[in-house]
Amino acid sequence: MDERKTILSGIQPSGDLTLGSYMGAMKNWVELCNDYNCFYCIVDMHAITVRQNPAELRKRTLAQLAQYIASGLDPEKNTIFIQSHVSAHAELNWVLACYTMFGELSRMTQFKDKSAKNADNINAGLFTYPALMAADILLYQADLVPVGIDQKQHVELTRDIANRFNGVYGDVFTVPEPFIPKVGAKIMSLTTPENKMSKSDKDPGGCIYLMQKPEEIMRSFKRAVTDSETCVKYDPDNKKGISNLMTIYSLAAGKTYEEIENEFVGKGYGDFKVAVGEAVVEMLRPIREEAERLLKDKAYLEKVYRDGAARASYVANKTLRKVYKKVGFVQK
Ligand code: AQP
Repeated sequence: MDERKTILSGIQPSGDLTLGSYMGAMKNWVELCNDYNCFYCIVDMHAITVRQNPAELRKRTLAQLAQYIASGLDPEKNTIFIQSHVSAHAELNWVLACYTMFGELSRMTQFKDKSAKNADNINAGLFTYPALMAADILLYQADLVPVGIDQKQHVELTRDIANRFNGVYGDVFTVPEPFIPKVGAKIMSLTTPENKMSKSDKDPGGCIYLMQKPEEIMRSFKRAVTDSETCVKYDPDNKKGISNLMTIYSLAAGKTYEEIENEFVGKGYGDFKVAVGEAVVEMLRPIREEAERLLKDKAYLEKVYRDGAARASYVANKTLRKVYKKVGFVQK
């Protein structure tokens, strides 16, 4: 039996993967498979809480799979799958929705943000999204959920749902902990550094996409918003743009904030932005090239997601059977 702790995380294919998705999530996933039993999914069912073009969603889902692998996630060492391929997610979602309170869902920041952004489509799925996310996590009895700070509230709700269910039926679910990286927990938009860099941002200049060409990446960094001073100093309260660029540089070049401040003493923001851009271009180059190669090998990608779904379904169905029995459903 596998004695390692279990990890589950996922990203919705609601837009092309960004530097935020990479630095806040994927980059941190890669090392974990040596110490943990890891499940990583592409949460396409979450993506349709906002209207998607079907052909683009399908294409982006496969592109995301290729980018997961190209970022270093080895399908032999991690279970990588597409959420809609494991029907237990939808089934447990319903059960958990009956153990999730209206008041709890109403307090979710993401619901408030997304309903403000999609005022013409405030659907029930957008509201009950956290119950599906709880199902994603609890099906695999995950101990840890690596997420950016923005998703912490959802993991906390998952804990409340798990504890509520366990309180009634005994120890059915492992109660998960959020697992938040120290640096890179929140990468901000390059044009509006008070906002998170988001896949579905309508301003593409604010985002760096993993598959973007070097010249486009450099252009976005050169246009990044800074401030009216001239010193490169980490001060996230007063110098949001510069501090965000420093976080990105720190992760891309492996330098501390202090080293970065010293490197740019007496130099202008122009030099700094070019250095950040170049570090990001070099970090992303091998990922883009490998993802492009993988995308040409449809048979391989198909094998990865089929194998992943089979492995994930085995674990998920075990939990689902237990839940169905506990709540009183007659065995099939
Ligand atoms: N800018 C970010 N900084 C740090 N972490 C981030 N994550 C996303 N953006 C950043 C982390 O990536 C994981 C997957 O999140 P998701 O794509 O499923 O949902 P999201 O957080 O809603 O991401 P987006 O890009 O903002 O998508 P849209 O635009 O569709 O809402 C999570 O661990 C998240 O913390």
